[in-house]
Parts: sequence; C-alpha cells; structure tokens
Amino acid sequence: MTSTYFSEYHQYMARIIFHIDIDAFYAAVEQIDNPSLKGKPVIVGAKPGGRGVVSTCSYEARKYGVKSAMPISQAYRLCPNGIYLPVRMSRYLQVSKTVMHILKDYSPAFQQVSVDEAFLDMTGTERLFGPPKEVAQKIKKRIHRETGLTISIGIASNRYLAKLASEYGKPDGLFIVEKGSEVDFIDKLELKSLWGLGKKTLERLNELNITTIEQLRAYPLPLLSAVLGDAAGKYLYNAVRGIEVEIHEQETKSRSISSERTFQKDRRDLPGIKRTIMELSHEVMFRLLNDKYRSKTVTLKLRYADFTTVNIQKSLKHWVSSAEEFYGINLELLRKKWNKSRALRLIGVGLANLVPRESAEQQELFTDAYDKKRKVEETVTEIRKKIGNTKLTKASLLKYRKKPTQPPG
Ligand code: TTP
Ligand code: MG
Repeated sequence: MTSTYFSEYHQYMARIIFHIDIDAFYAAVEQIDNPSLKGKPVIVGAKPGGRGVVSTCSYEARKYGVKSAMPISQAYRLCPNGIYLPVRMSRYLQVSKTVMHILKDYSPAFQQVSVDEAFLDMTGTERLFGPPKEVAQKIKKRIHRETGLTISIGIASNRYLAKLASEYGKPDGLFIVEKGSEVDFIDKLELKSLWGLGKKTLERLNELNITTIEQLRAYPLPLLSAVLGDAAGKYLYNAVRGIEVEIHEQETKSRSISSERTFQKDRRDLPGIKRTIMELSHEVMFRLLNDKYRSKTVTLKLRYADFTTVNIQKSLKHWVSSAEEFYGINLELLRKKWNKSRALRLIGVGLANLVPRESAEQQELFTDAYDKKRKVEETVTEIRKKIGNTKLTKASLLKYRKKPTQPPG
C-alpha cells in the first residue's frame, strides 16, 4: 500500500535502499515465545511422518542441512533430534506487524514485500537520522529490544543489491554495498545465490561452462538472450552488473494489497505450492483487515521457470469474507492456469480495487451469508491487535497440536 511512491522518490539522486529481513523468522518467534527452545534446532513446518515440507528452521537446525521447502521426511532424517513445530501463522503475522510498524518510523518510503521483509528508501534521510550504518544499527537494536528478534539489513543503491546484501550478512547482519563497489560485491557471491536464478537456468549455464558470476558477465546480452530467452537473458545480464532487476513488483495500479514469493529454486510440487498460497493468503487478508479495507477482486500471479508471467483475476459479487475463502479462490485460479509440467518461480496473491471499510459498508445493499464469516474474521483481527492472543490461530493453519513435540522416533 505504501509502495506507490517508492520508485518516484528521489528519482535523480543516488539512492540508499535498506532491505530488512528477519532471521529464521517463524523459528525465531517460536524460540522467543518459548525461551527453552533457544539455541536448539527448531524446525517449523509439516508434521514429521507426513508428506509436507519445512517452512523454516533455526540456524541451529541449518547446521544439519535442514532448509526451507525441504520435505519434512528428509529434514527428520538429517536432524532426528530437532524440535518439530507446526506453523502458527497468525502469531507470526502479529509479530511481523510490530516489526513493520517500527520500520515505518524510519522512512515514508516503506515497502513491505513479504511477511518478514521490507525495503526502506533512506535517500535523503541522513540529516534526520544520521549516516545509514548508524540508522541500521539503531533499527536492529530497537527491533531486538521490542520483539527479541534479530534481523539482517542490506544497504545498497538499489533493491536487488540491497536484498543480496542482507542475505550475505545473515544472520544478525549489516552489510553495506558501497557506491562504486557493486560489481566487486556481486563477484563475491556464488552464481547460485543470485536471486531468481532457477535450477534449469543454472544447469543450462553449467552446460555452457559458466560457473561463476564473472564468467556470466563476459557474455554479451544478445548471446545470453539467444541461449536463455529474452526475459531470462536480460534479467541475468542486469543482475550480474548490479543493475536493478525486478524481484518484487509494486502495488501501483489501483489500490491493492499483495504479497508474493520468488522461490530460490523453481517448484512444481502441489503441496508446497498450496502451502505457499495459504500463507500468502493469510498474510494479505490480515493486511486488508488491518488497514480497514474490503475487496471483491482476487488476483493470482504466476511466473513460470521461463519467466512467462500470467496474472489471473476473479471478481466476486460480494466482499471477500475470510482468508479461507480467499485461499480457495486462489486455488481455483491456480487450477485454471497451472499444471505440474511447468515449474513455478514466483507466486503472488493479491486483492485489488480496495474500498475503505466504511464506504464499503454504505455500498452494501443487503447482507449475505458471507457477512457473518467476515465479521468473525474482523473481530479476530481486532482481538489479535489488542491482546495478541496466540490462541486465536486459525484452525486451518494448525495441523497438529501446538506444544513442542519430539517427533515419533
Ligand atoms: P525467509 O526470510 O526466506 O526465511 P527465514 O526468515 O526463515 O530465514 P532467513 O531469512 O534467516 O534465511 O522466509 C520468511 C518466512 O517465510 C520463514 O520464516 C518461513 C516462511 N517460508 C516458508 O514458509 N516457506 C519457504 O519456502 C520459505 C523460503 C519461507
Ligand atoms: Mg527471513
């Protein structure tokens, strides 16, 4: 919502962009809510023994090779002594909101791009807040003090580099890509850590004996486009030069709220894709209710491994009433445009043509069956905001009991 003027802001100045990303987000919240889990391998996601995947895990669990999107069965083989916990989405959304609220204090050009990451355009804020490095340190301290979380901040002249920089410094990182050293920074990275480089593209590059970023930079644009296709060619050509490439699109057209996830590796597994849509749906719905808007227009964005992008939209006769309904419509749209043969590199869900809740109420000529459900959802959001009651987790996001469990062994 706040991103509309992000790109217009200080268009002609060298920009200072912060990318902020919470470390091991879901797992960190679990450790904060239950301090006995601190320092332990905590794995949040599907139930061990089932067919689901890991949502995320603490850095202690990463030492065993466990990571996001890995089948839970594989995680369990790698880390049988881990503490396996279910996803408590509403709690994470609540913590996310606190963090985002703090970040908004530091720049009017704030753009939340997922549940745990945001960009701040800090161009021109130096007189108010001090040098970027100091502000970043202040932000890190304040977030830690007020939530217990550690975050990583990347600072650079554009969003793509800032995102790579926050990842580079993880966890508890602060990494600055100084002006003029963009290419040197990119060269420190492994080819596979370039954002948005899918498995297929990586394989294709390997076939061409391109295994480093430096080697990739030696390829002229026409050649890259010929080998990888126009879109992927241009994307990589710019990425290896530290030139802004799109990873998160902006919500500019009409008033809309959306959230999207670019997968580190392209995906085609339905359970994982559904889970992502479920999480994104809850996140967007929470923001809609929290910002006091309503919408009848559901949008789903799919980007395939070859960069082809489709935007599908469905307009309803009634206001979207709940995260479940929203999720269901997104699945319906997914089924229309996707089959397993095509791997996905990005999924985005959104609600468009937003109407402020008050004027929406006036527009409603009659109440329908959806009204009741929506009111329940709104009440839940209000209560969550007031008291932060973690027990109000939606049942659909609770696959099994909440207490830390040792998986069956
Ligand atoms: P990330 O920021 O990618 O991961 P993270 O915060 O757990 O770890 P870090 O940033 O330190 O590397 O994603 C944020 C949250 O989104 C994550 O805590 C869980 C969720 N998520 C999934 O559910 N599935 C996924 O495949 C990914 C990548 C994230
Ligand atoms: Mg994170």
